[in-house]
Amino acid sequence: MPVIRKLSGLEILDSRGRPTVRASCELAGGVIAHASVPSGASTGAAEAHELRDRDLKRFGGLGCRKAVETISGELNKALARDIANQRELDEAMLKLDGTPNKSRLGANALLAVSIAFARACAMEKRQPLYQHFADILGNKAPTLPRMTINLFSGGKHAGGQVPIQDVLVVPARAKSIDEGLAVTYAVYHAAAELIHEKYQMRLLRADEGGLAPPAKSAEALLQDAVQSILDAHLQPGRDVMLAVDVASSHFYENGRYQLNEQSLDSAGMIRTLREWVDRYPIVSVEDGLAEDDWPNWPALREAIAGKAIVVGDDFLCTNPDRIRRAIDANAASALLLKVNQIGTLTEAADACRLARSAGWNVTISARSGETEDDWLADLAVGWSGDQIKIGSITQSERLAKYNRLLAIEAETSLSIVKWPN
Ligand code: 2PG
Ligand code: MG
Repeated sequence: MPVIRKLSGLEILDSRGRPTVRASCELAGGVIAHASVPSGASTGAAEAHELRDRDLKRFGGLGCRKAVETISGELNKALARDIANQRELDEAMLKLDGTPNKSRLGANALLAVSIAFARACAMEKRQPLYQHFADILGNKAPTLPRMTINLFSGGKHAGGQVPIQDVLVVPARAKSIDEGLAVTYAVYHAAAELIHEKYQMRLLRADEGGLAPPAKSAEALLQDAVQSILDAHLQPGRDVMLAVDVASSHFYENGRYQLNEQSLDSAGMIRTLREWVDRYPIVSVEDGLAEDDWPNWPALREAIAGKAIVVGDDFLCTNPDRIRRAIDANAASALLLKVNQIGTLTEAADACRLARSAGWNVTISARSGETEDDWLADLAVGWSGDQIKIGSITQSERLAKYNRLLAIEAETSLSIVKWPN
């Protein structure tokens, strides 16, 4: 049984230069593991609470000193003992916190400890981290995920020049991670050239490394994506598919979707999404409707069934209660799983199992504020995520994860998920 000797926290900076939390977990056997947690910008209202210092004189209030002190203080005091397994650790932290959304201790503190402990256990067992994650979930057959890679950004990640948040490429026919990245490189650079010619835009990148052209509309971005695939001498709809993160909660006001010049009701928004799916090779639609537009999600699922998966991000917040409700209502067909939306590995594993029990697809996702830590790649493999969404193929906080996938691929004979079929 693992015995925690010491937990400690450190405030570090994320890819936006904002503070975030790193935890270290030392086991009595001598192993020391670290884990850093990411942070979102287009966050869902039902996410677990990220504890910030709110001292406006320091990092505009975003400091994480309190969360870090919680790890080195209260959590260390309570948890420096033998801990049977991940569930015991996570449940002990939930009990200590005592609030429904981790607002006392902070989900950022809890998750950093949760993952640092998992990594320490894997190291102690001399197991790759993905294998330990697979054991936590009870997954007997880890696989390599299909990548969905950010090409164009808009919304909150790019200053809102286009309302929707991401247009992603899916190297659908690639037989390996390695091949998928090479395909994406070709499309990305064709897109960079295209936007230079079309918008005279220099190579400026959004939060996740995506290109952020001042396109006239969301649909213009989709057209540019298809053109970039063609310019890379690839076939849209065969070699490369598209995914969209509409992130529509962020342009939804008083029951209307403000999509460029249009003000749409929910039925209008569903019609627009259906048109996009018909016109473009889109296989995944994330947050097509707003997080609190519950009554209309089943109609969205119905409208694009068989063509694209209906993914809930802000809508579900990796929260088992919300997922249960969405399963019962037939309101989605895929979970976007972000561990820090819920705050511990054990709860995220419960969310993953629940989604799977309904036959849903699972996308393991990074956040727009990331660190150089690469545990997300191991999580996607260990939990057999159908997709992984990390961001673009630039910027080291994204590449740490892609490079980890490459290393896992090289070291194992694991195969890549076939998707879409
Ligand atoms: C999303 C994520 C990642 P954020 O909406 O899917 O792209 O963004 O981390 O800002 O919530
Ligand atoms: Mg999203």
